[in-house]
Amino acid sequence: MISKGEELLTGLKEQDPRAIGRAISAVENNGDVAADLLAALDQDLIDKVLVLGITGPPGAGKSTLTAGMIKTIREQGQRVGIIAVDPSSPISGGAILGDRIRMMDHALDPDVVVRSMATRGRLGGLCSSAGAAVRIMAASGCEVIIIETVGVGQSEMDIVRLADITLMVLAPGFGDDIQAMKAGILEVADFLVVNKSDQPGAEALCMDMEQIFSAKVEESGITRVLQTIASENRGIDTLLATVHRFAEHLDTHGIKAQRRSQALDAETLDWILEILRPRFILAMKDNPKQTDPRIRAQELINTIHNPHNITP
Ligand SMILES: Nc1nc2c(ncn2[C@@H]2O[C@H](COP(=O)(O)OP(=O)(O)OP(=O)(O)O)[C@@H](O)[C@H]2O)c(=O)[nH]1
Ligand SMILES: [Mg+2]
Repeated sequence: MISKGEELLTGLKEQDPRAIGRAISAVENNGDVAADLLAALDQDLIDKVLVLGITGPPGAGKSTLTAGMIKTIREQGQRVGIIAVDPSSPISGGAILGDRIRMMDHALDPDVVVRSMATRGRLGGLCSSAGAAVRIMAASGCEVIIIETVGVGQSEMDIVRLADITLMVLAPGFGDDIQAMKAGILEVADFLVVNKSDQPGAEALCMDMEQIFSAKVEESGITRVLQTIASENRGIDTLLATVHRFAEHLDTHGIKAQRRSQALDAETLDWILEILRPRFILAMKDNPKQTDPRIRAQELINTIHNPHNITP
């Protein structure tokens, strides 16, 4: 008899959209199928895929830019996956619907694989299941995967760590956001995309960003500040070509492998927390001692490490 894992794996190889969706759900639910499936994914495809992270303040044009990138990537004949991270902040919660509608442009294209993931209500970090989603999409033949997030909060930083290359999208008129983000921008972003370049202030923003990025440019010789008008699909060809050149640079210098390895460590830690947390919640119920939490934590860790301690 064929196991459910094998069935899903066959579905992935055949690029069956339902199998991709079910495989990601299996991992999110942390079922038994997940482990079998994840162990059997095609590692060559996973190594080859290019994972792009897109972040930036609400309204800068991330979703519009993502849609434009999907269009261009498809025109170039590549299969593309999108992981849309649903905002965890209620303030920008209204954006999801708009994103979905924009994605509908590609709703009938079997080579555009879309998956939304919520940051809210997860126990461990988002890294764990998003990382698995990346690998599942890669194993289904996606050559480029875009992870779109909102803002620069902790869960977004986690996502950035999953990406090979991170693009920060800004737009003129985001002065306060940008001042607050300056240190963070340089830390997380490989590219700074000045979107809405049809708006006044775009040139000044570019110059400002070029100054911040000048050290990074010298490192690779590749421009790191690019202008787009996402709503008119302008600048996206150049952006993608530059990103691909940078990807080659990362690959030849072993930096992509290094970034992947760090991401795997982060994901592993996330899974450890995800797996252990329910066990500790249970253990706490059996151990309602009123000792200091720091001391109690160590006691519980000892108990879980060495369950024989429970009944001395
Ligand atoms: N003038 C102009 N407007 C743009 C451009 N790109 C996007 N927009 C508009 O800016 C608004 C916000 O764009 P989105 O793509 O939804 O921005 P976002 O960053 O995804 O926003 P959140 O999902 O809320 O974080 C929309 O009304 C877009 O049509 C551009 O290049 N020029
Ligand atoms: Mg959006």
